[in-house]
Amino acid sequence: MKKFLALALALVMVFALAACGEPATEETTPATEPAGEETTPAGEETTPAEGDTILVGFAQVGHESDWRTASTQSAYDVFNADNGYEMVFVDADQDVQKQIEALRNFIQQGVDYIILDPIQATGWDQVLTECEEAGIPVIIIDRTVDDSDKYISWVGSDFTTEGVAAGEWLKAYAEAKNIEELNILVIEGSVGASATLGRTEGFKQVADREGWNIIASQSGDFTEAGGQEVMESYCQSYAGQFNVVICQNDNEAYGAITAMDNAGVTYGVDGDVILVSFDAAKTALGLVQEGKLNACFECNPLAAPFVDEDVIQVMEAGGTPEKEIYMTETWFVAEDILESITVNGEEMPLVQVTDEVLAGRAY
Ligand code: GYE
Repeated sequence: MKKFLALALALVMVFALAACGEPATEETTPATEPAGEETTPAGEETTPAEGDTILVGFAQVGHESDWRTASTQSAYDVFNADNGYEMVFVDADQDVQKQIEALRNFIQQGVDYIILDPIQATGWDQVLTECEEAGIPVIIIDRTVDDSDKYISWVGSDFTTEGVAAGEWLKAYAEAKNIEELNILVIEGSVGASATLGRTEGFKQVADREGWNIIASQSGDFTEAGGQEVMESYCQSYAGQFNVVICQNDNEAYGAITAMDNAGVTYGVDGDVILVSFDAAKTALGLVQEGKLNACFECNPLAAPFVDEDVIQVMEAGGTPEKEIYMTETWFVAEDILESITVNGEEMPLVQVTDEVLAGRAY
């Protein structure tokens, strides 16, 4: 008996060691996972959930930004045993091939639902067809899939509207401040991501209509390091020629701030450059309150509760969920000089960041 126990223990240790040696990008526990929670070790078989437990596989983009951390945390907060779920989480590290492979592994594992946040907008029809043939409903969150409709629902934000909002705010702000010429640098998000495509297109619609000069528009890959690198080269190439920097996410803005500080460029409410970003993570809202960021256009990362209530629970009850579910968002500004803007014909309020706004921010 004792011998048997020792052998069993030894085997467990061998498996544990084998699991430790797996590549970091496979099924993994992100830093944000609440301590003590179980995940599926890399490469190990997942036993499909027993009884009423719903097994979901979530193929996440990566861990490139504060927004992404909040999105991952939101999934762990919802898809856990307390709520009747088990989740297999894969961080694809911004690599589309890894994300496609994750979907194929979810099919092998026989999950009940697949959640996909697609790194890029195209290239999905083949693998989504495989999911459909396996009878596994796919729920898309955040970024869109633009070349296939083989999914049950999409839950996310209207990125083009976010871009238009940034443009309409800039127009109204420049008028209020008597700034006659706008010379703009854009730091785009990851190439091919629908968030990048939408924000670029929406902002450009207003820029073209108003005849603004967009000097350059380059990808910072939605990371702080990427934003800093692009801004460093902008500061060298276009010194003294720009008065607006649009960062397509908060982390790029953090990097751009470092680069401008190093280059002696002033920005924000008291500076020479109007600085704008998207996402509205708590750190960024703090920068808006300090006046370092002039405006920040929110993108809500908390899709998981909507996936649970409006998609999975509807399906479990035999219903058909909506094909598109939009989350609501707020436009935040540093100064109390404009009350609202008109975006695509709709009047939308501008919210000044106060202590109260910051205190109520979860991420
Ligand atoms: O803006 C950025 C993240 O897809 C909307 O991805 C999301 C974007 C978000 O890396 O911070």
